[in-house]
Amino acid sequence: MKLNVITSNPGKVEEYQRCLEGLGIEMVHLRVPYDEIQSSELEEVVRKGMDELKGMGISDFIIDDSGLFIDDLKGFPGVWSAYVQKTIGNKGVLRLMADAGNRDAEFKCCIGCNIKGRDIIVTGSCKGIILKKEAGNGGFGYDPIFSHDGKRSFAEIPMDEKNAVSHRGKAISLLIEEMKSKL
Ligand code: ITT
Repeated sequence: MKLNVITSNPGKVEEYQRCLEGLGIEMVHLRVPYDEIQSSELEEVVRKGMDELKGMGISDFIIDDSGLFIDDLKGFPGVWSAYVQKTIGNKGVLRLMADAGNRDAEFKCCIGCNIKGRDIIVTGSCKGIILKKEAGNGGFGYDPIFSHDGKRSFAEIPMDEKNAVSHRGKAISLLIEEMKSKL
């Protein structure tokens, strides 16, 4: 079957392809603008987005809302992660962290999947640290400054290794379990 991955971010599409195509699901990248409401909860953003897309007559799709929550910055950029990445970027975040004693952070990913007339919503998270400088050329977004093992950034490890431990990879595993038990 086919599932539309509705996102402006090709990096997300590659991760979905790698994790789901082995299950015989063909991923199709669709760019359909929908409102990402301002909310303190990723899941609320996803639920509203799913309703809007279904209202447009779109079905069999995946959307995801993700964010990087940094302890020393009281959870910032969190639900503002896309705006912060576009404006001050990784270098700006590193500047904000210049004097931080605590570099702990957590990536979170909430996936909303509409499939065969059902909605499945799952969330995954991954704890790690913010590195002192950018490292690596892989991945996208905050990958060069986030490390799950305290040594290598997500931009320095192969995609399969990122998917095995990442917020999105864990959410996708939950999604696969739900698909197997509910469909
Ligand atoms: P869509 O909303 O169109 O899907 P986006 O890139 O804006 O794409 P999010 O709002 O979910 O996606 O992501 C918020 C920010 O976090 C954005 O700048 C992403 O690049 C970044 N991000 C999300 N997942 C990431 C990951 O696995 N690794 C690094 N950065 C990530």
